Amino acid sequence: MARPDTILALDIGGTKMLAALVRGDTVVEAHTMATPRNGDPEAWLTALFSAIAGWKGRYDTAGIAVSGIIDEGCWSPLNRRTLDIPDRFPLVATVARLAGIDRVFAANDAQAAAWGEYAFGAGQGHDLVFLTVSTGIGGGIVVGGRLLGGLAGHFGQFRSLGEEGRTLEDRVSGNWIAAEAAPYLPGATARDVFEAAAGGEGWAATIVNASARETALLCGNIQLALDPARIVIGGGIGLAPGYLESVRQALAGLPPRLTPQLHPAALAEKAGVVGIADLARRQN
Ligand code: BMX
Repeated sequence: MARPDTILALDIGGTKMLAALVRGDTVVEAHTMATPRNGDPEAWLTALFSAIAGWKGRYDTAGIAVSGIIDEGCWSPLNRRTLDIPDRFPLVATVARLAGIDRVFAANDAQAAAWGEYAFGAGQGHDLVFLTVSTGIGGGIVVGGRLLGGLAGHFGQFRSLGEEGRTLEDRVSGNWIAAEAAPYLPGATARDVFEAAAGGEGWAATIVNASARETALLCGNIQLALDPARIVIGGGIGLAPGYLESVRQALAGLPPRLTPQLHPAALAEKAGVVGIADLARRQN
């Protein structure tokens, strides 16, 4: 018999898929697998539900947080370099069928994580902007105790003149860091670059610092646009050793009133599943 407080939460990003049974801010069970680089979301979700088949009967509500945008229950990418899926995939209907339940709620992954940090993490109930630096750059905005939806928080999609076709995240995120490292360390992942920087490799420190400076510029502009009490930083890059400190150093020259107050995501990589579980619970 399903416990009403147990929610199935999925967090599908450009690099990994996390499935969890969540109660409040506690992850009771978890299963992680790499996000396939080919195929389609139907195949990915079928594989994921096959892996968690043993959880059937333990939940009757599901929350799905995804990299991309959700409109009327359908999932579309904004940047195919971050996650290449077809437009308007019927996410909610597919999960309802695979899970055998009818209470399914979907939202953008960074917006869900923003809610998780607001309700249970570094936000401490204060309005905030959440910024994930990961495969892409995502964000979420909680203002007046309300999570903004739709495109709100999609900072990684910002564009600049002279960068035709490329978005901000194409010059900052994990994908960019790995691509910049290729001439020095072929096949390197972003994690390899951080390890090389920690090991004293100058080329790696230069790449990490270039990313951190762009993130700092973005945080300063977010502060001017929304003046949040705090900017909570998450994501595999955002929480990588030394990255947040590099961002803070890049902000050092700003006047105090314009300087963003940066906090690491307290829920770390579970922010998305905790946030989407609470959002799904509140829908029903
Ligand atoms: C992209 C966009 C956002 C997402 C962000 C972080 C796509 C597929 N995704 O800006 O919706 O929140 O990346 O995505 O267009 P992640 O995969 O790094 O979590």
